[in-house]
Amino acid sequence: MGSQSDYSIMKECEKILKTLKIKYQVLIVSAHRTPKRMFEFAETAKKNGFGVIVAGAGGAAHLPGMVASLTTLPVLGVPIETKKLKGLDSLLSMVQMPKGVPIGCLAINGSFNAGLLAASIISNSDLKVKSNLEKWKRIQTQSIKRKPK
Ligand code: RP5
Repeated sequence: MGSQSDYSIMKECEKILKTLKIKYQVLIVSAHRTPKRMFEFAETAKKNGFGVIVAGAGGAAHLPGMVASLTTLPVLGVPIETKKLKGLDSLLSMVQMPKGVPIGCLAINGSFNAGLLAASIISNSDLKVKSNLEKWKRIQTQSIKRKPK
């Protein structure tokens, strides 16, 4: 994520990754305040065993796009809600990535779903994660009552 201030939202992603028993790292990597850290992280992520990168950022939210420009790993962007424009700025920054450098863009503050989507991607090559994800989806389905109270 781009800042400590994003963490309260990005914790939701952490939560589902933990539930699905997916190994992860949580890092603050700012595209404009720590560009060298971003470059180093993105360039070595694949070699370091990452399968997916989830990048949360707010405002002129260039972190996921910049990271995607430096790796072939799938990058999922979480637009963080902002005070001035309610996260529309973050959303448009991510979803309007120019042709040639795609990212997957989730909803504003959609970090839980980013974790779930990361799990889906990883489940293609990891049977344990696949079975954990299937179980999680079964439980979710069973929790939906037919009739409202
Ligand atoms: C972005 O600027 C971060 O991703 C964060 O959402 C936003 C504000 O950062 P802080 O000023 O709270 O550090 O780079």
